[in-house]
Amino acid sequence: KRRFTALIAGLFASAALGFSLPATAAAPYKDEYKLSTVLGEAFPWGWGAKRWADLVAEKTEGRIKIKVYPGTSLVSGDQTKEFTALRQGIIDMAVGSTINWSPQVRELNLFALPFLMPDHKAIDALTQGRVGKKMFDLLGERDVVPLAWGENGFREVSNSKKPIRTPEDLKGMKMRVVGSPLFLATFNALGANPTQMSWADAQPAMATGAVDGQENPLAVFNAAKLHTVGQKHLTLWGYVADPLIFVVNKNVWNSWTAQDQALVREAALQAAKEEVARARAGISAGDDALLKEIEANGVSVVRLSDAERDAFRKATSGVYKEWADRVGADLVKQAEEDIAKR
Ligand code: X2X
Repeated sequence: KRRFTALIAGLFASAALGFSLPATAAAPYKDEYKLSTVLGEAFPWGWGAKRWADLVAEKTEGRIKIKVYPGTSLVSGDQTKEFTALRQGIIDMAVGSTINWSPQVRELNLFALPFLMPDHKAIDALTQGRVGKKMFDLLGERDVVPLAWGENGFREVSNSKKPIRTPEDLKGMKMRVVGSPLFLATFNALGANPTQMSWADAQPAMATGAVDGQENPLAVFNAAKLHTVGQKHLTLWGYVADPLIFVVNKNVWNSWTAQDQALVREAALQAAKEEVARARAGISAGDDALLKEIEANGVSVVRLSDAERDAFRKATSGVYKEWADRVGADLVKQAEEDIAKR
């Protein structure tokens, strides 16, 4: 019945658009679509995924039902396998971080080039401009349909040992990093002792002291209550930010009518816009409520001067150069130009 309803809806949509034939022949719809995320609803990321699912159910009048699977549970928590599972159709949809997909899509490493993006406007200049379009084209060639850019955010560094003000302070510190080689390179260049692990493994590792520190956006730090696993020192250095991408497996996408595709896209754009606003709330000069909350939990926050920040930039400039070549010199040049013009 659902299939029939979808087909009829498609015919009406096509007629409304002036086509003489249906734009797509609907394949059978699934009873439920599986949407993967790393973080759950307590975080902007998981909230955005749920919002997308709810908006799709509402807009398609129940023709498309989506269930959110946080903790990348569809790939047993191994977030670096999410993109491959998405391509293979083990996952139907995702709101995924550029970091977690960068092992498979090397251009996505752009966002993790240390100190490329100085502020939120710089992120927007990339995601909403020609660079973002290029990335969507590249993803489109890899069995997925990207629809909208969300945000995890600027990744600030924390630890259980001492305030970090200079690269020297990071010397020998055991740092949990995500499973992307660029992060290893950056922390090695800073003299730290980085180790890769999934988010699921990261929290126990902090609690037991197996690692001293980590890096994640403030919204993640706060919602995950990282102060309760010994993270007492936080440094605002804004060295990289990870955007999120709202995406659908291509076969799934092609099974939907043109009308439903348009509704899913519309829902993704709306959910993503709201999600970005949440990811940015309370962490800037005009609105620092979230930062205040973190400090009230007993975390000491180090705010770097421009000169202090520059010392970290210098220490990682070799990594930037090396990885700019891997990302693609042209793409990096475009990104630098668009950030300068923002
Ligand atoms: O694992 C992380 O640090 C997280 C949650 O930020 C990502 O998935 C990139």
